[in-house]
Amino acid sequence: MEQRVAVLVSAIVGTLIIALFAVVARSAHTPGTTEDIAASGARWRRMTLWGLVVLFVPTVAFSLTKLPYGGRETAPAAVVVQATGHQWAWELSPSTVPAGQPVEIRVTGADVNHGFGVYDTNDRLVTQTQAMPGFTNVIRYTFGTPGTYRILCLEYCGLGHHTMTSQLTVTASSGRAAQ
Ligand SMILES: [Cu+2]
Repeated sequence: MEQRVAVLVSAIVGTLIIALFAVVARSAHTPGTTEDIAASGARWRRMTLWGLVVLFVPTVAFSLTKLPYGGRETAPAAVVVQATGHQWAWELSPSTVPAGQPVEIRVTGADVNHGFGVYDTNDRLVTQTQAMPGFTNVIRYTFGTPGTYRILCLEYCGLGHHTMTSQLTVTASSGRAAQ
C-alpha cells in the first residue's frame, strides 16, 4: 500500500521535473533585452520557490504521519497481538489473526534482544522489528493471504537461538478485502 503511494509520488514528481525542463528548454531560445532577462530571472526564482513549497510541504506532512516512533496512528487495528521473545521461544497472544485487516503486533523481549521476523508461506520476510527488553516496538501489518506464517528470531540470542521458531495462523476473513 505505502509502496504504491511512493511509486505514485515518484511518478508525479518525475513528471513535474520533466515538464519544468521542457519549459526551460523552450524558453531558453527566446531572445530578449537585459531588462527582459532580469525580469524573467526573477520570475523563474519565484516560480522555483513556489514549486519547491508545493512539492515539499505535502511530502514533509506525509512523512511525518509515517514516522515509526511517536508517529500518529492512522486507523485502529482490528487485532492486537502481544509478542514476547524469550530464550528461547516466542510467546504470541493471540496466535491467530484475520487476513485483510490491519493487525498491530506489540513486540518486546523478556530477557535479551531478539529479532522478530515474520515469514509468509513462501518463506519471504514480510515484516520484522527488534524485540527489546523494557521496550515495545509496534508493527502494523495487514496480512493479504491466509496461511501459516513463521516467526523466526533474527538476532543471535544464545545457544538456543536457532530453535526460536513459532507460527502465526492467518485465517480468511469475510470482512474487508485484502490490501
Ligand atoms: Cu535469537
